[in-house]
Amino acid sequence: MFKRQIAIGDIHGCFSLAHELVEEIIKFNPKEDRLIFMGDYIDRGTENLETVNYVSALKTEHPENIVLLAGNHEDLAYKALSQRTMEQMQLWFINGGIETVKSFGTLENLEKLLLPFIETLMFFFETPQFIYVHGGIPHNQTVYTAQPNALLWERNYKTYRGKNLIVGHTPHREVTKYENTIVVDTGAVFYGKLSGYDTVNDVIYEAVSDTIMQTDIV
Ligand SMILES: [Mn+2]
Repeated sequence: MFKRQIAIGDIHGCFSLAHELVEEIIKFNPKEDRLIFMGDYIDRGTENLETVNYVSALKTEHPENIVLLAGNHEDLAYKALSQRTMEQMQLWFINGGIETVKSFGTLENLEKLLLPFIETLMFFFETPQFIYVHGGIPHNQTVYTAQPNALLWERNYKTYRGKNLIVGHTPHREVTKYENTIVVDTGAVFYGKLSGYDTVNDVIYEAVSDTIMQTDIV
């Protein structure tokens, strides 16, 4: 099967880092690799349209090799753009959505390009060894019983027990292993580092930028 299965952390509009990680550091090879993107493609960083276009193109070109998970920022954007209440729009904007709006340029683009992209994303992805999910699994739940959106917001990576999880969502300085959870979000937009973790070979790949775009963590 796949010689490498690499989970890639939260990109948050850092297209340049994502492109460097996949093309130059991982050197993605569709004959051997599966890439699992952990969600939160948008918000806070500036290259949001580029990021969505890039991961969409990867998925279209290599549908068997690319898994695109949803993150809580896609949930925020989707609710804001589909419900259009002041409350949902504000919630999205103050959590970095304003950068996504600027990047897509027009409301038309957001509706035409971002909403359909979000609709294709998966809430979790399961292999014999791992469950890949953006946030985590709420206590006393499974990926099958939990509310799908709850999987995008959960942060119990320290206390979760069960089948091993790979998660993003909570920025760590390094890819970090807890008892039953491995966190691969290394804060592309906060610390300037985007990481990939290969679960088959236990190898970490990193793209590092010296530009730290934002420092407040929400
Ligand atoms: Mn998140």
